[in-house]
Amino acid sequence: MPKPVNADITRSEIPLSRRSFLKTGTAMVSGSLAAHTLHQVTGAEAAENLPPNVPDWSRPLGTSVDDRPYGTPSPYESQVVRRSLPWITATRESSVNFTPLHELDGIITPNGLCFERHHGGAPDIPPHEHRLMLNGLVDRPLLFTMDDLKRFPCESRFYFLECAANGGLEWFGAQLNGCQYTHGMVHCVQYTGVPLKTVLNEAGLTSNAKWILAEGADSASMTRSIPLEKAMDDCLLAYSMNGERLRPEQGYPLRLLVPGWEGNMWIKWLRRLEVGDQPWHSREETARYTDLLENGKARQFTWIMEAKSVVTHPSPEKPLLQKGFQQLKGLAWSGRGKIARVDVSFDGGINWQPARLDEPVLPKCLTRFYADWTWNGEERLIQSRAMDEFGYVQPEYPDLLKARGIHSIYHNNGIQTWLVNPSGEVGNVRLGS
Ligand SMILES: Nc1nc2c(c(=O)[nH]1)N[C@H]1C(S)=C(S)[C@@H](COP(=O)(O)O)O[C@H]1N2
Ligand SMILES: [Mo]
Repeated sequence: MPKPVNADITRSEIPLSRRSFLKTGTAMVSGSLAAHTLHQVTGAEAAENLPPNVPDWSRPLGTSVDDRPYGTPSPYESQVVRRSLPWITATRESSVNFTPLHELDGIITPNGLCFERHHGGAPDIPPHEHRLMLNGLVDRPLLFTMDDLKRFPCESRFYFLECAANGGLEWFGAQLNGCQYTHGMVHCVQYTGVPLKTVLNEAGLTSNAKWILAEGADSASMTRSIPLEKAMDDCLLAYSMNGERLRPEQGYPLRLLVPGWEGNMWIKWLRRLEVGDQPWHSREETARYTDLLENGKARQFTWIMEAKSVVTHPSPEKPLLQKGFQQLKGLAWSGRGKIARVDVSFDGGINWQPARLDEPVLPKCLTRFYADWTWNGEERLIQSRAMDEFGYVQPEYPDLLKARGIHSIYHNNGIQTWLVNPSGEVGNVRLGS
């Protein structure tokens, strides 16, 4: 097997703050193991709750139907939460937290677990005072209330959203010991809203219209330029996610969806659309969200999130607890369309076998995959490699670094490697670079 470079080995090269995270990361992993043993420890004390006895919770009446007007998960699932890294940004308002991918099944992210990325905190907007303004190269500038927008014909669609910076810290080597942190800037929900083209057509575009500026109502006033072709294709003005209204942190009451494209363009708290004939070159498409190459030049407008995948079980947070049959679980996605195939390797990329794709497989949406395997306590290097319907194959790190250099942050879709140790613990490692 190729020789792995463990995340821990890079400790000396990374700043103190990251080092302290690695410690927390390790603590967290053993914490999840402890949670598992808890059940066994208390098992002895609670023997009278085991079959054939009638357990405590089956004797009294349960809680009433009035006790939970808005339901929350079982208290036994309290570890299933978004997590953040305090050192990752200068302030807590302009920061990020991560989706606990390793705790989720299927392809839908529950609303309360969708990672958050804000540049100026999440505003609290009363919907009756919110307006969407549409101006610029249009026949009729328009101002919409939320009720106006909800009168248009609507659609519901499933999409993933991935921050372009997902995995950014992993660019030059294995850094963070947890798939929540290495891959958790992605979520996938079913949105409901009005196609952007419907609203643009309502205003009427002038013949020189080429670009749309989308602007947020947060204190960061996030602005991004979107080419008209994309705006008229599959962009959606969404007011609902997973059947209920958007959560405040996801852009309540209105957010723009730019399916398959980097999360930064999905303007939350959307308050204005301006139609223009050229891009605006805002901060978020010049100083940020551009990719610095080896020759000192930067790529701009790298919108599409290319095919990517990650094994969520096993992973650093999901060690192997028993030998024998194992169900490998993972997620794959492509901003171009559907996932056509996912291969998995147990020997660091020497041999590959096709994974089983779970239904549904939808375009620009997370796809769940599984593989059946057996572990007898040996060391394993586990990888997954996604391919989309256009034949694009997720790259290995040496190829990615060759093409993009070592200074990049955004658009890291390299193949992730997990090292399974004989103890069953799992670490984040980097092969061959
Ligand atoms: N108005 C506004 N929209 C925004 C942002 C923001 O800070 N303000 N952050 C962007 C970034 S960088 C990302 S990755 C996504 C994150 O969406 P989420 O918080 O729903 O995960 O929202 C985008 N839209
Ligand atoms: Mo982002």
